[in-house]
Amino acid sequence: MSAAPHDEVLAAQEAHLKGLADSEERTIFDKIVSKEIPATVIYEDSLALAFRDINPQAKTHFLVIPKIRAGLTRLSKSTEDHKALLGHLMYTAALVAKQEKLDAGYRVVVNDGVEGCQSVYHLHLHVLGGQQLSWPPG
Ligand code: TR5
Repeated sequence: MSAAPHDEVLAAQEAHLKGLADSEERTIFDKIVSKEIPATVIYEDSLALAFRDINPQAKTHFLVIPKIRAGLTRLSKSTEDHKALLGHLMYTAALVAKQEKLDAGYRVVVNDGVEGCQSVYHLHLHVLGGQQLSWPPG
């Protein structure tokens, strides 16, 4: 595991200052979906992709993303039209957690906006597990 929590705060603040929250530009996750940038993909279907976080914050840490961002830069931008996709992403998190044998439990997190510590503006679910986690998060 690497990168201190403080680095994640700085990354979120930088993304905010760059205006990425409202940008139409393709994100790093779009490039992972299109395979322009490599990632360790552990699950894929027509709507969702799951891959290992490059900077894991737990023994097991993967991300679940919609393949097409479709306006979902962040959870707070979700609309009624996104309800089925949001359900699919949550179900996918559970499916892949099972595949990863996280039978003793895990945590699903969505960071929203600068104060939520979001640095990539393409909706993603963090799934963390494989060890005893503590609570509350900072
Ligand atoms: O802070 P938020 O919630 O936005 O989470 C973004 C997550 O994306 C962080 O946990 C990063 O470690 C993760 N991340 C960033 C990159 C990346 C990645 N995970 C897998 N592969 C990645 N690539 C290739 N490039 C990144 N910049």
